[in-house]
Amino acid sequence: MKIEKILNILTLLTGAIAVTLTSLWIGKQAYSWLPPQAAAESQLIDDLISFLVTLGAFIFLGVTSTLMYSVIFHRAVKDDFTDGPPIHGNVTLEVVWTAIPILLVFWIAGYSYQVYEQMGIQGPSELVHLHNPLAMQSAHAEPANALAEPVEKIDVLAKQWAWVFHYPETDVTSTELHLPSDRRVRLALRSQDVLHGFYIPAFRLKQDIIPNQALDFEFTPIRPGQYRLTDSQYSGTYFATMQANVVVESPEDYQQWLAQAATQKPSLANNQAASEYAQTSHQSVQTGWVTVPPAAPPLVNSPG
Ligand SMILES: [Cu+2]
Repeated sequence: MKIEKILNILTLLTGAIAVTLTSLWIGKQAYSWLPPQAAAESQLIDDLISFLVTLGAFIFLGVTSTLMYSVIFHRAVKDDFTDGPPIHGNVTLEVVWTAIPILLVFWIAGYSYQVYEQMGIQGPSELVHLHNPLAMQSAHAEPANALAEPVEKIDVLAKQWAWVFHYPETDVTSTELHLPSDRRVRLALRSQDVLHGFYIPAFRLKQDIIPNQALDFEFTPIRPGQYRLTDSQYSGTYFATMQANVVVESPEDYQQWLAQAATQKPSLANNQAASEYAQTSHQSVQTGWVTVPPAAPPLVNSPG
C-alpha cells in the first residue's frame, strides 16, 4: 500500500515535470511564429506572447494528460456503475481551484499592464500621461535607453487612401517611411478625413489615428530591413490599398536618403486607390454604387 502511494506521487511528479518542460519548450517556439523583431517594443510584446503561450500550453497539457492518464490506467471495469469518490463539499479542493485561476488572472493582468506601461514609456508617451499619472516620473526620468540621442521627428498624414510622410527638418515628403535604426522616432500622426490605423506588424505597434487630433507616437526601430505599414482600421472602399513600405536603415544611409530626396523635384506619387478609382469610372458596366473618391495623390520628393 505504501509503495503504491510512493509510486503514485512519483508518477504525478514525472508527469508535472514533463508537462512543465514541454510547455516551456512550446512557449519558446512562439517567438518563431511572429514577424522579425524590428523595433525595441516588439521584444516586450513577444515576451508577453511567449508567456501566454507557455501558460496556455501548461493548462492544456495538464488537463489533457490527466484525462488521458485516467482513461488509460483507471478505466472502470466492465459493468462497474459505482460512483467515484465523493468530492462535493470538499472545501480545500474548492478553495484551491478558485484560488489558482484568480492568481493566474492577476498574474496575466499584472504582466500585461507592466508591458503596456513600458511600451507607453517607450511609445506613445501622451497616452501614459493621460491615463497613468504614476508613470509620469519614470516617463521623464528615462535617460537609460534614450541616450540623449536626437529624436527623429516625422509627420504622418493618413488619408483616403494614402500615407504621406513629411520630414520637417529637410522638408522632404515621401510615400515610403524611412527610419534610422537604433534611434528614437517620434511620429505626429494626423488624419485628413476618417479614422485610420497605423500598424506595422514587424514593430508590433498599432495606433489609431483620429481626425482633428495630432497624436504623438514614439518607438525605436532596431533592425534594418524593409517592412510593411498597413491600415488597421477599415477606412472605406480602397482601404486594402492603404499600405506603405517602411525602410529601416543605418543612420548614415538614412541621412543620405534624406539629402538625396531633398534634391528631387516634387512629383505626383503613385497611388493605387486613385488608379483603381479612375479605372472603375471608365468601365462600361456601371454598378451605380457611389464610392468616396480617393483624396488627390500626394506630391512627394520620393515616390518610393
Ligand atoms: Cu485608412
